[in-house]
Amino acid sequence: PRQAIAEGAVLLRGRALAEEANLLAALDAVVVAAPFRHMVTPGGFTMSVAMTNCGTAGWVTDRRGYRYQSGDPLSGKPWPAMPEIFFRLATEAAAEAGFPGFAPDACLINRYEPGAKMSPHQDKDERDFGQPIVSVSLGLPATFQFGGLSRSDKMTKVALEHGDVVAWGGPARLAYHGVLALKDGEHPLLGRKRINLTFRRV
Ligand code: MD5
Ligand code: FE
Repeated sequence: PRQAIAEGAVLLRGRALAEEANLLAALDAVVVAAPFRHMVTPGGFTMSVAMTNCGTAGWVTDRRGYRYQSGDPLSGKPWPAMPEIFFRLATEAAAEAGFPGFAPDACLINRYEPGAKMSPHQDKDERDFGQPIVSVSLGLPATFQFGGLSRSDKMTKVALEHGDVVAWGGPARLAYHGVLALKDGEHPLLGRKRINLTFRRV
């Protein structure tokens, strides 16, 4: 079922479920080549969410700032290629949500363990805000919050569960959003964590 959760934001509930085993196998291979790590913000805070990337570019943060780069700073090697199954799910889901022609070149992979959160922010390190962002939730459920173009705009909460896919485009592309602290629990396939695959055209 396709659900508009805001102007430009389309939730495809359970859209990733049919491919869950293939997605998790592909994820395991990416993480072997480029392990999760806790990055540091320009302000000097270590993020509670652990991250890695696949694709031709990956999002990183350190004391120098936020940016996309073609190499993994840990290994000095290119990020692992984006698995075919990731690319296909992202492009198909985007098209179903009303964003045909989406061809992501970067996938930021976020790992939330109990207590991890992402404070409200905008995604604005990409060149073309005409391209959507597609996000795939796996594992433990999370409370996602999104607002408007201004930090002070009222935020709306939505529960995102294992298998949910959201396409954020149009007026939602630059909306403030965040994830509340993950509640502890046990997911049958993933255990005590939430994984979010975040597809972007850099
Ligand atoms: C997550 N990740 O659940 C989210 C999914 C990030 C991040 O926010 O930056 O890694 S992406 C959600 C998103 C992207 C662009 C716009 C909006 C939401 N929005 O308008 O709410 O780990
Ligand atoms: Fe974001």
